[in-house]
Amino acid sequence: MAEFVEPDRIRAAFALAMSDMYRAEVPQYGALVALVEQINADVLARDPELAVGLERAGGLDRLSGERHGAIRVGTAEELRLCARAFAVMGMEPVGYYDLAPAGVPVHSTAFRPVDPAALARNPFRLFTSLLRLELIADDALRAEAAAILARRQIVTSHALALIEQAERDGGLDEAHANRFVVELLETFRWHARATVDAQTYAKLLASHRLVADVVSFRGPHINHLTPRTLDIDAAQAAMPAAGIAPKENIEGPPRRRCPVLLRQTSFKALDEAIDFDGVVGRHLARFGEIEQRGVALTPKGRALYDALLARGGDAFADLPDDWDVLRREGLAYFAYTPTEKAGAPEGTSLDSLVSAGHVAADPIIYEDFLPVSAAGIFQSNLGDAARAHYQGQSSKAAFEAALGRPVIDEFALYAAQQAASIAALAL
Ligand code: OOG
Ligand code: NI
Repeated sequence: MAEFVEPDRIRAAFALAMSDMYRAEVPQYGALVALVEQINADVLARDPELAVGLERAGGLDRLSGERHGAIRVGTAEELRLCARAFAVMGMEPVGYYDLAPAGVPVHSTAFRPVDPAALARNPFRLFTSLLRLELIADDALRAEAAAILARRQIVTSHALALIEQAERDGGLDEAHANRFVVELLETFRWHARATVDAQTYAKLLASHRLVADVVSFRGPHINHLTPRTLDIDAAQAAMPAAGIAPKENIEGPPRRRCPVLLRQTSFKALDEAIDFDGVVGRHLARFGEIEQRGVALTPKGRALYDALLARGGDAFADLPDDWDVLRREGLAYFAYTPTEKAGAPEGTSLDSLVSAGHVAADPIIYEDFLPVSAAGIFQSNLGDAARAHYQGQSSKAAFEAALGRPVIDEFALYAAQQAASIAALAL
C-alpha cells in the first residue's frame, strides 16, 4: 500500500506553488520578497546571535518564505469547501475576526496548523474572509450577487475528487498529493476576465469594493502573500527606493525591545486591467504584505493592548517592555524548558526556578491575526472610498454555522502550549 504524504509536506508544497504563481502574476510582489531577503540578510549579518537562535528554532533556509496569504469567499458552501481542502494540508480554522465594525462587510478566520511542531515545519496560513451579503442594503442587488455566486464552482472537479479521496482514505499518496497541489492552485489563480459585465461590476462596486472583488470573478483569487521580515521598520523605509509604494503606516504595536503580537505593512493594491464582457475596465485587489511577529498575549495582556490601542498615541508605553515583567504579570505566554544548570532545589516555585536559572522561559510567538490591523490592511487596499457603516450584529455563531463547525480558540492553544511545557518540567 502506498504511503500517505504528511499534511505538513503538502502544505509546504502548496505554499511554495502559491508563491511561484503569485510572483509570476504580480512582479511587484517578487520585488518585495527580494527586498525582504536583503533586509533579513543585513539583520543576520549584524546579529550573529539571532542567526544562531533562528537556525536552532527551525532553520534559515526558508526564513523569508511566506507566512500567510489571504482569500475572500462569497458563500457558506465556498467556505466549507475551502475548509475541506485546507484540512488535507493540516490547516484548521483558528479565531474569529469581525471586520464589519471597521466598515468591511466580511467576517473571517485563519486556517492554520495548530500543533507547534507542525507550525515549525511550515507555518503557512490562509486568512479567509466570508462576504456578508446580508449587509448589502439593496434587495435586488443582494439577490443578483447571490445568484451570480451560486453559479460558480471554485474548485476543479479533479481537486474535489482528491479532497473526497483524502477524506475517505485518510490521506493522499505522493502522486495524488502532487496533483492535489496543482489542482487546488487553480482556485486561487487570478482571472483578468470578469464573469460580470461592466454595468453589473459598477453596481457591485457602488455597494462596496469588496463585494465587487468577491462577486465579479471566477473564484477567490489570492489577494496577497506575506513573507516574514526581521526588521519591518527598515523594510517600510526601504520600499519607496525599491519602487514599491507602501501603505502609510505599520499596523499593530510600535517598535519595542520585547515585540508583542504582530506588526504588518503592505504595498498598495495594483490597479489592474480587467475584461468585463468585452469592455476594458480596472480593478484594485492584489498587493503584497510583510509581517513581524512577537509574543502571544494572554487575555489579560490582550485586554491591556486593546485598551491602549483605543487610547492611541504614546499609550503603548503602558505595556511593560520587559520579558520578565510580561511573564510574571501573566500578560504573555511563555514556554518553559529546563536549563543545563544542575542542583535545582525541590519544591521551589516556577518563578524562583526561572530567576535562579534552572528553567528558561521563551516567549511563545503569536501565530494569529489582529482585527484592527486586518481592517487597516483591507482599507488601504480598497481605496479610501471603501469606508462604510454597518449596523449588523457581530456574529461568530453565524460564521460558525456557515463554516459548519466551531473555530478553535487561539488563547486555548497558547495556554495549552504553556501548560504542557510546565507539566514537562515535572516540578
Ligand atoms: C485580508 C486582510 C487581513 C492580515 O494580514 O491581517 C490580513 C484581505 O485583505 O483579504 O491578511
Ligand atoms: Ni495579510
